[in-house]
Amino acid sequence: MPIKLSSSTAMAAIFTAATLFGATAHAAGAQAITTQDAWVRWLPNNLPAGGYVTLMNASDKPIDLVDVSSDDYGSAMLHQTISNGSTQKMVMADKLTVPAHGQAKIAPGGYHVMLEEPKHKIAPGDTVHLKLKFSDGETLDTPFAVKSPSQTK
Ligand SMILES: [Cu+2]
Repeated sequence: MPIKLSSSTAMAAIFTAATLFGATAHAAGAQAITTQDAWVRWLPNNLPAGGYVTLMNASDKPIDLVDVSSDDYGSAMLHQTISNGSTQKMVMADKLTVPAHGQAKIAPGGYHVMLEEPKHKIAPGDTVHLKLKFSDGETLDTPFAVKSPSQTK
């Protein structure tokens, strides 16, 4: 039997859904930051994994990524890889600025989110979630696709 909704009921349902989504996804106003290509480079033997993502800022002000956490890992930290001739080292980064109307890439060779202490068994093909917190008050709970080193370029 088809279910008929009056247009006012449908409108109320849509409004409620939008309100709930707005309350959980961001504090106020339109969402400024969106993500693309979120993935994790998984390594065997409990080695730290690397989280990578492209952040896009639709607003007219720069916004900083200020914190990363995850329910799937005990430790998630933003690191920057610094090349010094033939050697590489990584340092803690306390923020990453996403320029106004621009993007910032957390990508191999630059930044990575160092992921350690998995809270459950995580394997290639899984999806993990990282909470990305921004200076404008937004927090994004972003799904990351877990890939093995052979699946990544
Ligand atoms: Cu690192």
